[in-house]
This record gives sequence, structure tokens and C-alpha cells, in this order.
Amino acid sequence: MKFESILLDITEGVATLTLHRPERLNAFTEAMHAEIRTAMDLIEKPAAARVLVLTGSGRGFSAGQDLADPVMSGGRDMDVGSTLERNYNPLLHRLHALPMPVIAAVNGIAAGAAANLALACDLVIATRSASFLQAFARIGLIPDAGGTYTLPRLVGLQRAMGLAMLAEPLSAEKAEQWGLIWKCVDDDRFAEEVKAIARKLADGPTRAYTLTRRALRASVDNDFGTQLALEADLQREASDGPDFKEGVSAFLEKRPARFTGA
Ligand code: LHQ
Repeated sequence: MKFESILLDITEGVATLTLHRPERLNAFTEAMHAEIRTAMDLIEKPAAARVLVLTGSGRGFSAGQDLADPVMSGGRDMDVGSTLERNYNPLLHRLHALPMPVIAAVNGIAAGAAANLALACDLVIATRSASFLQAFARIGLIPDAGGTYTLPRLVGLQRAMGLAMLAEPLSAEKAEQWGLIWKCVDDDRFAEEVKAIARKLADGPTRAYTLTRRALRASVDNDFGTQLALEADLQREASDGPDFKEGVSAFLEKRPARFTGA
């Protein structure tokens, strides 16, 4: 499949979707969103992939919405809400529901909607030189692409407020210290580290991962009793698949497990 504003590679269970408009810091256009939808169709095909890596070309991850895209030229009459409803929100829902782990490999600055898209992924790994910028207040907007949901849950209300209102870049190192991201890695080790984590996840118990994600996400809104009941339900589902049997057999036979992800 030939794309213009993204790249898609699916090799040995690892799907890598690269935002690819490096001359515009991979800012999102309508055309890019359309290509991402097509790429997601391919990634979601049964048995196509067991992990998705989202990353960017060149020196940035993405600068968020392309402010020069024709869709932005409506001036005061422009319906920015409909851009979210048409493009970003469905993408976030789709990533949330994807039956495999999603890694954001943040190779450089992630600004605006792109920062929040990255932070909505299951694991965020960034280069030490990367930064996260809630750029919205700079142009008179509020954080979108899930930012108002994700930020307070990851770093608490005060830090979320500071990030959103002051709209200053947060270094990857600080993002790691704050628990906003999983880890930051020296730039020269980044590709290798992302590859190793993606490989590990692609070889892992895919179904258990997606059930884990469901349980952890639900915990934020559940009380203790509801969460325990959910764990019992989801554990029943996890243990119903072949990977549980294989995991236990591998342990008893003192060999590495060979998970199928089913
Ligand atoms: C860009 C952009 C960009 C176009 C860099 N657009 N060209 C959702 C739905 C609908 C509407 C509105 O919003 C949203 C959500 C959002 O995402 S709102 C937030 C949109 N993003 C921003 O406001 C960030 C704008 N960009 C920047 O502030 C800077 O570019 C950052 C801080 C990200 C990086 O700065 P530098 O490293 O100094 O790079 P640069 O500014 O020189 O950018 C490189 C080129 O990319 C440059 O073009 P040029 O022709 O001068 O080389 C920029 O104009 C272009 N570019 N971001 N969002």
C-alpha cells in the first residue's frame, strides 16, 4: 500500500505506523487522517500484527494539527469540534480498542493533539531530547485528543493544569520522572530500545495484554469491589485462552513460553 503522509510497515507481528511529513514536523492534515484510517484497517486485519508502534519521521514526533491545512482556513466560522469528531476522536477510540498493545515511540517534540495521542497509548517511550507540549493555550484552545482525560489521570490535577495553562514544553526526562511516560532513552539507543520492547510485546500473550489494559483503565473509575469483580471476570477470560495453558506448561517445563496471542 502506497501512502504519502504516513509510512506503514508490518513485519513479524510488529506494525509500525510512522507519521511522515517531516518538513512540517509531521503535523496532521485531513489527508493524513484518511491514510491513518486505511492503515488501521490493515493493522486490524486478523493475525496481521500483535503490537503497534506509532512514531514520527525526522526530528519530531508531530506538531499536532496542521494549522495551515485548508480545513483550518474557515476563520471564526471554522468548526474545530467537527475536526475532532471526524478525525481525532475516532482514532483515539480505535487505538483504545485495538486488540494489541500500542507503543508511542516519541522521537522528538510531540505538540498539541499529537502529544495527547502519544499519551493515550499503552506505553510511551521517548528520546531524551524529546519534549511534550500542550500547545493549545498558545492558540486559544483547550487540550483535546483526550488530554483533559489523560493528563490528570497520569500526573494529577495540578501538574495537568500547569502543563495545559502554561503551555511550556516538558522534557522527556521530566515526563519520565512525573510518570507521564514509561521511559526516556538516550537518542542513540532509542531505535534499539523501541525494537526490543516491540518484539517482547509482539511475542507476548496479546489477549492478556488487552484484558490487562481494560482492567487498568477501568480501575480509575471503579470502586474496590467493582474492580475485584472485574478482575475475576477478565481473569476467567484470560485463562480461557491457549496462552495461559502454554505459560503454565512452559514454567513447569523450565522453557520459554511460546505464546500465540490467541
Ligand atoms: C507547522 C506546525 C503546525 C503547520 C510546525 N502546523 N505547520 C485539533 C483539531 C482542530 C484544530 C485545532 O487543533 C487541534 C489540536 C491541536 O493539535 S492544536 C495545536 C497545534 N499545534 C501547535 O500549535 C504547535 C505549532 N508548532 C510549534 O509551536 C512549533 O513548531 C514547535 C514548538 C512544535 C516546534 O518548534 P521548532 O522546533 O522551532 O520548529 P518550527 O516551528 O521551525 O517548525 C518546523 C516547520 O514546521 C515550520 O515550517 P517552516 O516552513 O518555517 O520551516 C513550521 O511552520 C512547521 N510547523 N508545526 N502545527
